[in-house]
Amino acid sequence: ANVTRLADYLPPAYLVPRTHLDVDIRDGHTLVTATLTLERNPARDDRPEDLVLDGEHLELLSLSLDGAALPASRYREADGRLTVFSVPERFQLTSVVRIEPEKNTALEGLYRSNGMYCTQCEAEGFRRITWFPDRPDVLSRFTTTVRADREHYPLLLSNGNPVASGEESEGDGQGGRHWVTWEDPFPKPCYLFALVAGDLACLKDTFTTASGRQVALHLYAEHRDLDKLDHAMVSLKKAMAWDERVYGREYDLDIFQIVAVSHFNMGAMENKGLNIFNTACVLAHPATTTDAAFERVESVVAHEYFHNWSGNRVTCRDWFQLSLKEGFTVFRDQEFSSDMNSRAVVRVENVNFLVNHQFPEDQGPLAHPVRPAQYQKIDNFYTLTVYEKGAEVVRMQHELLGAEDFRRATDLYFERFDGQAVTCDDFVTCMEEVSGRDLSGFKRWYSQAGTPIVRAEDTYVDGLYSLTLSQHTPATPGQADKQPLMIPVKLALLDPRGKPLALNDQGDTETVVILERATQTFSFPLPVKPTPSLLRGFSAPVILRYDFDETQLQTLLAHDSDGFCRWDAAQRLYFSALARIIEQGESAEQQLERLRPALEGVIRRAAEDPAQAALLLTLPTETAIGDRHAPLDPARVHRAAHAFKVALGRALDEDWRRLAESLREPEYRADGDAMGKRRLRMLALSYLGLAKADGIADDLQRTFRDASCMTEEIGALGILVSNGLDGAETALEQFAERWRDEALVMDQWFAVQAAVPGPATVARVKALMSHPDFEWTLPNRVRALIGTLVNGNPSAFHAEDGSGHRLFAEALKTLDAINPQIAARLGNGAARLDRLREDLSTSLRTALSEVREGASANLAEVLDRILG
Ligand code: DPP
Ligand code: ZN
Repeated sequence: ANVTRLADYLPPAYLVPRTHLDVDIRDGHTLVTATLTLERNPARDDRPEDLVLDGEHLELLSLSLDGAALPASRYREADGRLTVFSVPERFQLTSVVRIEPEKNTALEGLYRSNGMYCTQCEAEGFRRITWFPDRPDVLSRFTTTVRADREHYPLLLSNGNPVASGEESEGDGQGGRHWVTWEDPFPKPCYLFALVAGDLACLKDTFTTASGRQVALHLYAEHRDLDKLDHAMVSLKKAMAWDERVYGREYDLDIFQIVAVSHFNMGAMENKGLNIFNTACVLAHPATTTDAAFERVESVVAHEYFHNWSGNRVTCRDWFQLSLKEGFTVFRDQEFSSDMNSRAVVRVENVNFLVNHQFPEDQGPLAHPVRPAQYQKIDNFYTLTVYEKGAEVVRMQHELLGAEDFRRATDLYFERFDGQAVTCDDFVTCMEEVSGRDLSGFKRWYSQAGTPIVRAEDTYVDGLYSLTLSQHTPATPGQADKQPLMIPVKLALLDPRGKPLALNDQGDTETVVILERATQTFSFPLPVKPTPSLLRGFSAPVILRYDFDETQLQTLLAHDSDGFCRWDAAQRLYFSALARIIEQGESAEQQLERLRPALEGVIRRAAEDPAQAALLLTLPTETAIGDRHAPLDPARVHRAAHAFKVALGRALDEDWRRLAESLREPEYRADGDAMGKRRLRMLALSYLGLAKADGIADDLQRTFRDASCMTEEIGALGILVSNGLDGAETALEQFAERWRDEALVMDQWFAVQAAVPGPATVARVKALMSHPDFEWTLPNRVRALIGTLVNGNPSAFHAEDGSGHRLFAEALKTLDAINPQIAARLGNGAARLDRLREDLSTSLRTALSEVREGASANLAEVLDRILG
């Protein structure tokens, strides 16, 4: 296989100070004329004489150097490379290629989606548009002319500012053609190039920057979706103001554009001045969009906007440094969301996601460092580790330096590296210079894979409390030996009534200790033996092992002022109750009775913060429970989790009914308070649904019918369907009838059905694969149906008859021929193979081995790592 290694990095042989593209969109094909101004890179003293460019799926029609056509003997085209022999120090190279966007189902490069043309170039899609040194450390000033039929594509967009436009004399049969030229004054790597041609509606607004410049904000979507752009616009303006206030970063072009596209591999893309978004991450309307999706739109709009500085103005030297822009930008968007919403709730949601998705990645066959050392396909490294763990690594630096020094360090970073392509080390160096700290040990977080385990043990003797922390990171594939990391552990020590004790003479009740060696002991003189509140705010991405007794956990859950520690205490209580059911065969009712007082305490205080109460009262997913038991037996986990939830529904029946009733709002509101109430109300209804409480089917049917917003409508539908309650099938039909023309809503309809636990769902998913609205070429739809089965429904995916595994293999094969990136991403869903009960593991292995033959490079890399 073709492996790229960080250790082999060499600067580019040639630089491309200027690029002019002429993209002529025709029916059935597009002609791309690229004129590159090239010069030898002075940083390469080996003075390479040949120019090597990247290209895929290009039909080369002509090639000329400084205006003279090159004879075939002067260049060679092979294996995705175009080598031009013996080129001068500086010259212009013009290539004309023919591409076929209409046939591009991989959704990389230029492609068609619902009648419009758009691009996706990160990471290596630009090479499907023209011959170019497709690597992030080649920054070029682009001008782009887009030509197309005026009637069908009245809108022609690219990066930067529009500088000229006109009609074409030649007609195309159906009316005139036109063109627009865009100029982007900022040098950028080609992965940030974008182009759109279509007939779209536009929501316009403006933003005045801190220095008084007016920026035009244009949000584009299909005409029918124009009423779904308001939330994105509001979010964008908040993000622009926030980045000025918190990071001193102003927007730098006259226009900022977002285009919504239905066929999209990722969530969204930060192309300079022309973000392209998956419709799922930009469109929002209460009638069609859940509250959770509203929050997602806010954070993704902000994320892509923040990339304008963290990613675009300062970019990555090579793709190993991906986390330089992604980890930092995720940290930025998380903090933005925390400032716009409830900080405690946002933090718990982010941690919950990390712990339940990134931790398993870091502990399985796909584990890799935040800064990987090698890859076959970089597309496979847009991972939770690079993004979410990368964000935690930046967060720890923020903690270590404090907000003020961190800001000084980011100012230095943006100033020093503006217009450059740099590394994670460059980022940390700024932190070191500003703070005067030596962070060389800290940098291991970037190079060492695996989730560290921190064990805490304590003693209380003669008024002295001693806390001994030790760390250990288990081996990961290709990295057997691990070094100690620098781990900041924020802590408080609570008295028996849950009040934090003074830790020093100044009366501080919270402190951060730094664990840098394998084992260290920290001591505090205290009047009583405390309950430790450890890793507050989740101060480091580690697994904390401490032998909490049940009283301590109940104290933390009831009294801790730290939102994460409260939630973590609840999770620990749930996990141990479930373990006693799974491992010791104890009854769910008995376990529930043990927890009951603590849960009633949470419910009593629910009105203080309904969203937080909902988080505290939500059980871990079956996937998360399964990850704590070996070997993994999804059916058994499902039985236990289901029994426990039913017991919880029954035991607190009156509480759930009261919450479901009292949290009902007379009319729809979009604010955080209303969202929190809806969340807790839907959770209460779900426990009643699980318990099949008297009259609940009627209640849910009514909620479904009279819903004030999609959160209630899909919420009620999901509860009816997953519990097989009366009216479920009718509701499904009505829903499909009502929403058949709304793709994002239909995604939810597919997902709700794929989420029903139990083996029978496999047949249902199989049937839905033949539904007229199921499309293999639409990533959102594939993720909704097959992704939900594979990643969110272990007791169906791992059905004992192997049917889920066979369906998975079939789906991978079909998908791989259409869109290898999406196939490989779906393939990640098999990562627990070696943890499964033996018969299940064998069945999954057999199914996957068959797919491996003839798999794309993307999918092959993933399968090889999983199959071992
Ligand atoms: N568009 C993806 C993101 O923003 C990749 N850059 O994370
Ligand atoms: Zn990003």
